[in-house]
Amino acid sequence: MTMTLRGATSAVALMTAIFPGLLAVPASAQEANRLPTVTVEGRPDNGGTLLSDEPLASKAAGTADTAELLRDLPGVTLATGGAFSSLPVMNGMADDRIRLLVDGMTVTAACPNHMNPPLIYVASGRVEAIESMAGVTPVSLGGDSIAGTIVVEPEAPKFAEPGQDLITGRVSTFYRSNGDALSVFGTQTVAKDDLSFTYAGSWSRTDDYEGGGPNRTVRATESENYDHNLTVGIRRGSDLLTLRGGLRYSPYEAFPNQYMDLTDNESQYLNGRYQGDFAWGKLDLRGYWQHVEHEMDMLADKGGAMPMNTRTTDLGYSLKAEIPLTERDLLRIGTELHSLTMDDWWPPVAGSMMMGPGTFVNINNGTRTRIGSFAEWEAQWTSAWSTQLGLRNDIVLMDTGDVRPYGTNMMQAADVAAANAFNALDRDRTDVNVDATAIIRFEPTETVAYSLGYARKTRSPSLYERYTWGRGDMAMAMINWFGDGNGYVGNPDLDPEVAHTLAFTGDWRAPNNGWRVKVTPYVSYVENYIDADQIGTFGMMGGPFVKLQFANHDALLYGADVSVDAALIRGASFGDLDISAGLGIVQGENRDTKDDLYRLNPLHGRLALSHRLGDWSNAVELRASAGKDDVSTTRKELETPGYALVNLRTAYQWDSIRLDAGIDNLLDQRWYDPLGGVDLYEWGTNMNLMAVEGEGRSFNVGLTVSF
Ligand SMILES: [Cu+2]
Repeated sequence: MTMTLRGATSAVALMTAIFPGLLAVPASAQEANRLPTVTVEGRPDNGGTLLSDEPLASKAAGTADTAELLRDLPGVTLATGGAFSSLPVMNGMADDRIRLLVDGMTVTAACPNHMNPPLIYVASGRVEAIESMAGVTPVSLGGDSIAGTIVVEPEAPKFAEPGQDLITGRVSTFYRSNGDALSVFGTQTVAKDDLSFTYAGSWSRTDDYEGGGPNRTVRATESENYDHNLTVGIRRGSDLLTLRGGLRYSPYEAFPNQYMDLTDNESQYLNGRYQGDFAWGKLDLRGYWQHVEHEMDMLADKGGAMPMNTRTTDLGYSLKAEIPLTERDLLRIGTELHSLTMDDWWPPVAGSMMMGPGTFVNINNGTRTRIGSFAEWEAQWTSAWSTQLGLRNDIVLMDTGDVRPYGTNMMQAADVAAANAFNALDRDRTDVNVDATAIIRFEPTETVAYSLGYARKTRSPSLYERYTWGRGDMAMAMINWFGDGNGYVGNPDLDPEVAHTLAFTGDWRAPNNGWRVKVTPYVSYVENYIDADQIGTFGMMGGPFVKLQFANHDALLYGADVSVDAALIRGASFGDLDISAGLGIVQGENRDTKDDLYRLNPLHGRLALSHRLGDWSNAVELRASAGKDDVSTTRKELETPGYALVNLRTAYQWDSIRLDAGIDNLLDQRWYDPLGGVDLYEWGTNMNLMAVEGEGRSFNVGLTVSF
């Protein structure tokens, strides 16, 4: 397997230089006819791992959910959302706690159920590189997050050799029998040596999927979406200008663990980036704009009517400079701005006493502006010892306008009182947040590396956490991005959460790369962790669900990730045989209430045996999880049983054609994702309280043609 290194960002390039193996990315323009062959994982605190040599393009073609590409990264698990909206969880911390940079953009979930998290805005087929840093993240890639950072880079512009033309592209399609899921992705580049145009587009749809065992359709799991993107690259010497724009549309996406479904999501974005090399160092400048119009209601499975609309604009820039001071020292400085404006309102339903006669104003011109700046110093003291020290400041300014309930009748009394109280408040908030990171790394030989890191990381509350205000049963049930069926109300008095994280990594490998073992234990103490307190129950809606208000508590999380890769057989007549395994465990507790934190994955692991003979590759994979019995009692979290799933895959690559086939959940096991939440279709229709069931067996086939 050959790897080429590419500086996806200047910061990444630097980390790559310091921690070899951190970033391994495929596909120079000359190799355009071959598929990208390496997926990427890395953490600066542990030197990173090359996780899988399964072609990223092949992996991407198999799913419309970009978050699925993260599933095998150490420390990362996924919380179920809709078909293409899973939420990544890092070291037990999810969603807004992760800094997700998609093409350098900070994008906000524009929905009180977080149906449109940032990863939906880059189709899986467009992803060229993913970098994941859990826990101890360099300040240059942090800010306003406590869990870690995930950097997703779409395909960089490709250029022709001098004096030549480059015309290259790729089309892939994938079919999954379960849910009749079909996806198509295509990209086409036309380039000279200094100018490049690329179009990339995708479409995917799926029906409701079947659970394992005797046929049972898991309702409210269908979806459809498509996107179009244009990229223009302009190269002058070592300067590169990349301009991108695109739009994405989803006409429907059902959510089994929400009362609502997505009924329309339209977005547009513009994004520009300049990368330049100067005598003093490197410069990386980015600017972006994204506008989202989101609508929710209930699709046919759930029935009913309750329109809810959200409109957001994200706008921002970042400026980073990388300055080699001496042979030993490197300085990285930067500044960035992210500005969010949000309106969230629920139109009246004709003839409804509860939902009328006026519009329910949930967030009225909410604003959240963050100005960040950082300095980071890397030093290579000896060939074995290196350090990284960083300091960062983020100022977060938030405000929102007056709100109003649907109306003023008796049924709306709780919301009327809450709106009056909210409108009387001074809602202007300013947080001044300080982050710091220190990493020390010791690499005595080529086959062993240790690193120890500490990070203080801060996240300010979101607009929904601070400013949602409704206290009526229905208004509260609409505020929930946890899939737990409860109702939530915001808290304007919330303080930012501050995590102190300590992580160690031991990384051992054989001199001939025949095996590699990595172990990363970590612990995080989070001051003012934004958890929730119970403030009531649902009288009318009944059920086990409760009313919760966001509240600061101290929390402790700790865990470990272990990964093992080994070459079992090399050069035999039947080919090469490799084994890889990963194991993760996390525990977390609210230190004030002694309750377990919500949505933590129990002990889980993956074991894969892969075979390769020339252009033919095969894998058998076992994914298993222990039962979940450490649950949050505050949130009435459901316990789930353990499971073990077997997946099979095979692929054959002819010159420019690749055929993929596989069977997921070979034994058609019935299983429940511990992070899947409550099946609210089952609850609403059959008063049956159960976790969302996972997918049963699926026969999959995919075809990719490069040209
Ligand atoms: Cu929504």
